[in-house]
Amino acid sequence: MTAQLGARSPVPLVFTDEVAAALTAGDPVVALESNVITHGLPYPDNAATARKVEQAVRAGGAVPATLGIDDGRILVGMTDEDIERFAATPGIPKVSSRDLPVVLASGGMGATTVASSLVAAELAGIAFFASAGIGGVHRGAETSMDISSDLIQFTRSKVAVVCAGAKKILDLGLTMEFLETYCVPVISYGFDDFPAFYCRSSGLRAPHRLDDAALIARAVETHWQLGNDGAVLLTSPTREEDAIDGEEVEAAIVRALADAERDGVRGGAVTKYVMRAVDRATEGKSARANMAVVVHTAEVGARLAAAHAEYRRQENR
Ligand code: PSU
Ligand code: MN
Repeated sequence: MTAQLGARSPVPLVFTDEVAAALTAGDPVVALESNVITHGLPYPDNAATARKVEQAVRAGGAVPATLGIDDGRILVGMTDEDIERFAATPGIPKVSSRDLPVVLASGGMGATTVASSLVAAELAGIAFFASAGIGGVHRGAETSMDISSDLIQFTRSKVAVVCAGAKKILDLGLTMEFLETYCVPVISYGFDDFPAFYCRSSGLRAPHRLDDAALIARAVETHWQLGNDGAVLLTSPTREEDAIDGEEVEAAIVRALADAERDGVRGGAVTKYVMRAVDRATEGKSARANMAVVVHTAEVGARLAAAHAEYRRQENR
């Protein structure tokens, strides 16, 4: 079964039996990134969160497929031992799309970002991916040119991406402009605004709102039927009781960005530096809220993936 699924890709993919069985049966599968495990939280909180996320996907009615790079292969679904290994091994590199060929060719472990997860999900034939927050256009990008590869990958991978928007460490207005220019549909599920990770609203109105999961499934399929080979972004805000105050976060972000500039932090290191600084400034409150968003988006991602699998089933009858 694994060999048959992998045959579609010249890159070695290692499916867990559960993921392979679900894909073969057309059952809903949600792909998950591993960068959040290796770089998002310290051990052992990261292992506990990764397991909670998998449980949330199951509770939402889908099979979780946590992605990772291991010894020249892409893991499509992780065993409990894999999760433990990725969580506990120090120094696993963050692998975005452009790093994938190098890390796969040289062997060793790698943690997938949103961008590289989309590459892997599409190769594996997984239509849905969930991540708490996507990368985007950074504040000051007009001079730094710091724009996450996640956004570019949205124009290249035919995968539905479920998230709670993006963190306010980014310039969310410019991020929305970028998505518009590159023809990436953004649909807010049951909410008016584009969410801002652990803040429910970014203050920006989402371009589209749909309240019905079956309708979202239809919109996703229609995007692809129109000949588009890219992603559809589906957003859902964190629950009211898990959200944190926007102004408190804003103050911490402004300080963290100034510190990053002073310390000469650049490129891929900026996101992690600022996130850690904000966590320290809000005394762990943001770390807890962060965990809640990760679990929430996994659960919503599973529900939307289940509606999509059902929609495809009806269409193919
Ligand atoms: N945003 C978050 N948490 C994260 C990330 C982004 O709120 O963990 C991670 C994701 O893996 C995302 C990556 O794909 O950072 C984007 O990094 P960069 O900006 O370097 O492209
Ligand atoms: Mn960057």
